[in-house]
Parts: sequence; structure tokens; C-alpha cells
Amino acid sequence: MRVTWDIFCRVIDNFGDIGVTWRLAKQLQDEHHFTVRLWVDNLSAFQAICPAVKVDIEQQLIAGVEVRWWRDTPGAIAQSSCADVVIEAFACQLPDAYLSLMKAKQRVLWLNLEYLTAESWAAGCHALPSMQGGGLQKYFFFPGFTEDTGGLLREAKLLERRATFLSSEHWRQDFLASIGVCPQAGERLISLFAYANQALPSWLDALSKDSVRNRLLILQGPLQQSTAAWLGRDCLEVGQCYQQGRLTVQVLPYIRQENFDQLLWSCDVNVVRGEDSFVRAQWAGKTLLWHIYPQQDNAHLVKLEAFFALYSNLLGDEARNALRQLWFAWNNQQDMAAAWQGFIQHEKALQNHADYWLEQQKKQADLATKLACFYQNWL
Ligand code: TRH
Repeated sequence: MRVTWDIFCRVIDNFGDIGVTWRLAKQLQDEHHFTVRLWVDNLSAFQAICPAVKVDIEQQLIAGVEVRWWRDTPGAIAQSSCADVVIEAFACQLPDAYLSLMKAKQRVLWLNLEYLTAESWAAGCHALPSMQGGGLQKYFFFPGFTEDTGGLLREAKLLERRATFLSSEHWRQDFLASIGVCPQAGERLISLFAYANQALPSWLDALSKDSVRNRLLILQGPLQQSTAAWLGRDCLEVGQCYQQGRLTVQVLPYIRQENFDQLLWSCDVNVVRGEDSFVRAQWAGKTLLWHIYPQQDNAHLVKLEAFFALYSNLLGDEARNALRQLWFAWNNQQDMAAAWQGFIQHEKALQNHADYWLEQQKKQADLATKLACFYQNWL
């Protein structure tokens, strides 16, 4: 009998919660041969990243994963069975009806999958149990960048697929053409996926006055409107190119999550945000600019600082300072002119460093594998 896993996901906002749990569910099913159910409270958000999803359907099978609509009415849950392993993603609070099933079963591994952070306390808390009501224990599983954490999501074939893609300029051109992008020779290609940011106009200014031509590919999100304002327009049309000095701006259609990596592989610089695109950009091995999810009281800046320290540890002082200026100007929503100039001067070193970081990170087992091992050891 196959081991069963239930993953619970509440979509707080945007696509990160569903983005991460969907990847994890597929990987546990595909590569570790578990029977996986993914309970999601917002099927519309899921459909946005995976068009095969139908909204308002209780139960559907997608890519081998049973997708269940998680509603607050207890009926469907009470009538289902409790899995062998239960993942509560990002402390989403399991429904009472399901907790009752767990208490009745008793022999169940209960894991809370935490948000990704490079802060050192996360490794200290990784895999610690905490006693809950009804005689159940819950373990806290922290993804991370070091051996003593739960690792990062990475499919077994991801880096092989990337290497094949990058082995021929054909693949890149074909992919870009499929999303309506035809870059010109010598252009710097930049993807932009970020939260609303007052630093944007100053960065667009810098890109438009650059010594090389830039093509900025804007993903669906809040920056389209501010870019339109910068260009003196009411709105931007998807697929249309807009020119200002040395900058060409193009708004992309929504990219399916399964094609998202190819976009990151195709670009020279990737501006990413949140958690899932941030991790994928690291596996792309291209220079990245991370817009961290803003939190109250600037708690996110502590997280940013922790990741920056780890990521930039082995960079030379000057390149390190340039990267620091870029990341912090962007996240503090400050003027980007000097930061972009600094970045350009160290672009090559920063690109080499992105390769190096990928090589280091891939030595670590991935999150799904670490979860599967944790389960084996727990048995
Ligand atoms: O969307 P995000 O900002 O998500 C999150 C959530 O807001 C969450 O609540 C928060 O806690 C977390 O950030 C830190 O960014 P993220 O994590 O990068 O997820 C975006 C997903 O959307 C990712 O899987 C890629 C996908 N995506 C596509 O597949 N195609 C697209 O065209 C776009 C724009 C995104």
C-alpha cells in the first residue's frame, strides 16, 4: 500500500502559498511515489498558475495529485480519511474535523511547513516537535540553504533540464518567441516580478540611459500600472513593446508555472519576489534581485539581511557592496540610479557568483527528499 500524504494550503495572498505546495505535492507524488492529496481553499488562485485546475469542484486529479477544495464546511473532510503524513503549510491551521480524524488515528506524522528564511534560528528550530492536544505531536519543518535545514524545493531533473535548455540558443529563442518576445542581439534581458515599489521610476530611468540596450519583461502584477505612468500612458497592452531611450518594455502574458523556469533561464537578470520565484531564480543561476515580501515593522529587512549575508559571503568586497546597494535600494524603495551603476560595474562577477551559489546549493538534498527521509526515520 502506498503511503498517503495530505497537504493543506490556505492562500493568504498572491501565488506563493499555492506555488510552493503545488510543486511539493507533485514532487512527492512523482519522485517519491506517495499518494498525495492537496487541500486548497482558493481554487481560482490555483487555476491562475495551473490552468488545468477547475474552480468550484470538490475533487479532481491533476498530474497524479488529488486536488481537494478545502472549504470550511466540515462535511467533505469528516467523510474522508486521515493520511499517514499531514503537512500544514505555513501554519494554515488544520480544520477541526480533520484534527478529529488525526486524533482517532494517532499514528500520523504531522508537519508544519514553515516559510523560507536564512535566519540562523530557523536551523536551530528545524524538525523540533511540539506536543499538541489529543496526544499528537507536530514537527516544525524549516526549508533553508544549509545542511541543518529542510533544504529547498528542487525537482530531480530540474538542473538537467536547465542544462539542456541552455545548451542551445535555439531553445531560448523558441521559448521567448512562444511568449511573444524577440530580443535583439546585444540586449540585456531582464524579467521583472515584484511588489509595488516606489524605486521603480528611478530604475526605469537608469535602464533607459544605460550604455547597453535593456529589454524589460514585466510579469503580471502591480508594476504594470506604474510602468505605464512612467511611459506617460494610461495602461500597457500585453505583448506590445514600448521604447524609451535604451529601454524596451514589454508586458508578458501570464506564464504557466511549468514554464516559469524557462523564462528565468532565458534572462540575464531576474527580479523576483516572495518565496517560490525567489528559489527558482537561484536555480536559474542568473543574477537576481529579490523583492522580499514586506512585513510589518520591517521584519522582512532582517530576513533580507540574513540571506544577503549568506549569499554574498564569498563575494569580493566591491561586488558585494554593489549587490548590497542594489538589493537594499530596491527593498527600501530608494533611488536606484547609483545602485544600478554599481551593479553594472560588477555584473560579470555577480553572474559568476550566481553560478557558484547554484553549484553550492545543489549539493544539499532537496526539500521533498528531506521530508521523505524524515518520514522514514520517524516510522
Ligand atoms: O506571489 P508571491 O508574492 O507569493 C507569496 C505570497 O504572497 C505569500 O503569502 C507570502 O508569504 C510569500 O510570497 C512570501 O511570490 P512567489 O512566492 O514568488 O510566488 C509566485 C508564484 O507564481 C510562483 O510559483 C511563480 C508563479 N507565477 C507563474 O507561474 N507565472 C506568472 O506569470 C507569474 C506572475 C507567477
